Amino acid sequence: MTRKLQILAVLALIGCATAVAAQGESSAGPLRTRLVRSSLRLTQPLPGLTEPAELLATDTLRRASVGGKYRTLLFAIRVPQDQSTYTSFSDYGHSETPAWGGFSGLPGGYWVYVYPHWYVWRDQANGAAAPSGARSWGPEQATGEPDTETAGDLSTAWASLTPDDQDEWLQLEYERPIRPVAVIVHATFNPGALGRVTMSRADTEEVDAWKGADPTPAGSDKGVSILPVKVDFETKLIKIHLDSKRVEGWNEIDAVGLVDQMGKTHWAVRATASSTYASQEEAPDREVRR
Ligand SMILES: [Ca+2]
Ligand SMILES: [Ca+2]
Repeated sequence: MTRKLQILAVLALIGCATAVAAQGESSAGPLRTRLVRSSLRLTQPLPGLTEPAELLATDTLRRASVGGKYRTLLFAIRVPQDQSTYTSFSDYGHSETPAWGGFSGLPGGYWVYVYPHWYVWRDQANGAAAPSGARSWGPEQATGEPDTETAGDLSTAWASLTPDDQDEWLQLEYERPIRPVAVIVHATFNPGALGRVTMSRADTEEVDAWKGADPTPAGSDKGVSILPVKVDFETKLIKIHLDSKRVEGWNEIDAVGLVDQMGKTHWAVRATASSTYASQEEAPDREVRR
């Protein structure tokens, strides 16, 4: 791939797609064909251009990789007319379609539509396979054992709708009532926002169980916060409160454990939240957030 083509490919991928695409409309055939054939591997550095890590931090690629669910971009093709069918975002999944949108000879891969491009990835990341029916970044991603192995904006953790617009809470339900001695919070992106934990007695009354400064400092890439609690009742419903406005960025939670008096850690079976980034999947006709 020549330097010029690399630049075009990268521009297309980092959100300057419109300008490139406009150019592509006039000299459409060659540019499109070359974009398809140029196998842009983000795992390899692009000489003289933005480092792969920075590329992955961009808005478009983040969406296109479904928050890190897919890796190793094979190619991107511009098919703006697919918006009418696939809306502005679609995690289509694996496809072996060899021809699409006027392009042919396409290898198989995981297809994601972020208007106006299809991005096709070679791999699905390990551990990113959400539990059946779980939405990327939904509160349900905070149930079960920790499954987000690395720090980062990954869809196997819960994320609120907006990064800093309001303070947030995440409510977790456990299989049976236990008398907890500690809460263990696995934060995998922008940690440090924990401010309070409440627990429900019987069915309704919420009681403060912990309050203070998050033991994982803001600015860490990830952290496991162990919060000692002292309650004189059994509970199976707890709520962690995040000072999201104070700690910049999406304060994402991978899992929340409840430690009983025997030292056994229980993981949540259900979760709800004040808001979630996942709600876009329930309303695909809405404009994609971010
Ligand atoms: Ca925040
Ligand atoms: Ca998780």
